[in-house]
Amino acid sequence: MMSSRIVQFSWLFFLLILVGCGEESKTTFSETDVKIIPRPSEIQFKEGAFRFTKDTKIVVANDQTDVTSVLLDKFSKAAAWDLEVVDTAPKNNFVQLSLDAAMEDEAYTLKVSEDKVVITAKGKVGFLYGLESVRQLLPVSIESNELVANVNWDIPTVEITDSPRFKWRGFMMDVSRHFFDKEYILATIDQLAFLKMNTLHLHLVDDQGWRIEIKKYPKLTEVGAFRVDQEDKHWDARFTPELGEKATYGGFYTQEDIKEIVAYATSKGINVVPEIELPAHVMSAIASYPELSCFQKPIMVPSGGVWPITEIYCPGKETTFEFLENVLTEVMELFPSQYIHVGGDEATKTNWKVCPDCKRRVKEEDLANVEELQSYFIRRMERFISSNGRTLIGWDEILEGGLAPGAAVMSWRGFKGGIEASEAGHDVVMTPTSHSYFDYYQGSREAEPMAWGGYLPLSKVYEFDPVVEGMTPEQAKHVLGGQANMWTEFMPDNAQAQYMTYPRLAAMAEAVWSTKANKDWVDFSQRVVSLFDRYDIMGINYAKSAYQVTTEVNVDEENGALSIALKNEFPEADIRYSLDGSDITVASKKYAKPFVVNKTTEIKAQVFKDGTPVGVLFEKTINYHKAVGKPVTYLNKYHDSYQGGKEIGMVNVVRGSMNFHDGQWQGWLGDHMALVIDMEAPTAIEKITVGTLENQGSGIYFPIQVEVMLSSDGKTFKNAGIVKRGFAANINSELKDFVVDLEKQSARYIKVIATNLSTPPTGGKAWMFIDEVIVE
Ligand code: TNX
Repeated sequence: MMSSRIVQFSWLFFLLILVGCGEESKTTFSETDVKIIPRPSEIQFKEGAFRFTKDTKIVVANDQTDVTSVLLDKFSKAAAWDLEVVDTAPKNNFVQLSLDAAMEDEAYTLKVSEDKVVITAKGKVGFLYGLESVRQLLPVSIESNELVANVNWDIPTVEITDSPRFKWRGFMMDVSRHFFDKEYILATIDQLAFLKMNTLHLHLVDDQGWRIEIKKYPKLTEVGAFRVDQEDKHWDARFTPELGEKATYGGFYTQEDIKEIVAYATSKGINVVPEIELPAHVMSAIASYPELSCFQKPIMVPSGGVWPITEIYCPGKETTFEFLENVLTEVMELFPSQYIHVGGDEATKTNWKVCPDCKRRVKEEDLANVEELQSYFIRRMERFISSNGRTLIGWDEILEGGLAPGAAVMSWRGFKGGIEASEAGHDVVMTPTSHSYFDYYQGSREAEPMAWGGYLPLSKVYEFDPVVEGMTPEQAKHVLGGQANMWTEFMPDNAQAQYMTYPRLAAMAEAVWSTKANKDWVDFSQRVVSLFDRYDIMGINYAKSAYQVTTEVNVDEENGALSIALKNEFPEADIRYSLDGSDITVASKKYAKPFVVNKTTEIKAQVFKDGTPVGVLFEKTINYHKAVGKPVTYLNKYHDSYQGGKEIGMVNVVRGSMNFHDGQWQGWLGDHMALVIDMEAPTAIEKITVGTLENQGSGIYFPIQVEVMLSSDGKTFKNAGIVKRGFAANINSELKDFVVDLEKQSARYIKVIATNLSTPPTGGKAWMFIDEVIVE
């Protein structure tokens, strides 16, 4: 005992001497301090540290100086040091960029020892990535734009060998639905480079705005870049502007802007892929030059959603192709990208069917139908693009009617198009809605700002694998990589765009960079916390949705007992909760396991990190009711696609959300719901509530009637109450409870019938969605 004290004291003494001599000891790191995203291929960790000082030299051979700016800028701001770039290495205290021509383009190694840091790469891009890794090893305050005092700029001694799994690591920005200024694009390029992403796809053309200056066709930007300002309205509630109305919302990039964007991206190892949509999503072009459409009808640039898209280019006229070739010629001069994106999605060909020019084309080219006319269109564009030494890429609709030889496919309607195209020997980029649509919600709708729809939480992005199980090695070789798409119908400003992009971009970056074996959600969820700290310093409005608490309710089928689990995307989250309405603090009960609920209960819960609340507070009242866990028999059963927890789901107290895919909704297609609940004993009943959802855009309509009947023997039922509601057009997604008040009475069996609208005004069959029958 005594002797170990003496040892401790002498250690302290020794340390004091060290400090006294100005030789402060370097930071002691542990393996978990290496928080690089995307996770490098191999990391060897050694105890020790390299310290940056104002005398650290950056040793650069040849003409690689410009790559050093990432690190030099950071140190000049956060430490107020102007680190010197030299061409020969001093004895120690330097970062050296060392060339190795034998390496792959984007690969690098990073060797940190106590006295030096060496990055080895084939050239610019590898050095950039090595330096970005050094940046991520440094304390998070390196991101500061202002001087930070009292920081030891130490990094752990590691040896990293790193290279990407895929060569296309993309991010698409829809700059048409929302116009982003050049500065925002440049700032996005910085963020892409930070995560070693290498492709920026600019969606420059869509119905709601043409965004690139084309010298030969000035009206494309004079007219096509602006729309009547209805930004205050819901995207799908914006009215069709009158001809001649003043169009003030919009903007475009001049050719000088584009050159600047491309040059900046190139300096960061990023290729910019332009997308010039065709044959649909081009009302902005037709508003500028009506002669590009079949019937030359003058139109305005729409201010919001258009569906279906029928005003499209006319492939019957040669002048359309002349126009497009001229546009693409200017585009190819501006963008060195090997790939030129021509869109190709969502064309409704009603005009083509009746247009005399299109009909003539179909006949002359011996085409079977208008689908083949689309493929004729794409084939012609492909010939033009490949004759210019470039490669056409388009959305997976370009597969319909036969794919042009040499074309590459961007698979967005799931992985299917990509599988098909790779099988036929075409290159593909996977961007399935299921994993890469950043306009989808990333948390529960109640807690999120309005988004397009869908549900894509951080962990789901992380799961993304562009190579689908079952692909042959040959097919897998055709998978260039993956990409996140940021469609901006519901992103009115930069702050919202950032919210939807970060941190999901980090999950995407790891999904397309790191090997399968190196991907580990638990590990990522710890590293991403340090990224949040960096984003905080950078002033990025990232989403904390991954910290939302969600619930999972289970009903014991035997005894009807209801138990609730609290969940979070991060498996090791510290969740605190209360069940009596009391406020949550760090001293509130820590969640450990599911709890039983047998009365109406107000749940509050929140995730904590280092003693502080993060993310939004979860609040939910579980309205316990008399039928919870009681047997339900269907007289007319739900549809296979929407089973919402099956029989027990109707009486499990869990309400559905606005997201009709959330697993709580039972659906009936053109058909009625009829069920009987057995209360298992005579029960006093005075009110029955049926929870419903309407989302007419998705074909889901409120019931037109809910009827309740009661019985004591389960055989003869007596009418007890009914509510009716007529159809009303509704552009919003909406929840509604149908309440049937009864005169208080006793019964054992309750029959509930909800009547479907059956045939909606738009034709087809109506969906009807029900989440719960509440008995009080
Ligand atoms: C479909 S993805 C579209 C876009 C929309 C997006 C909304 C694709 C090729 N077309 O025009 O913005 O859905 O998620």
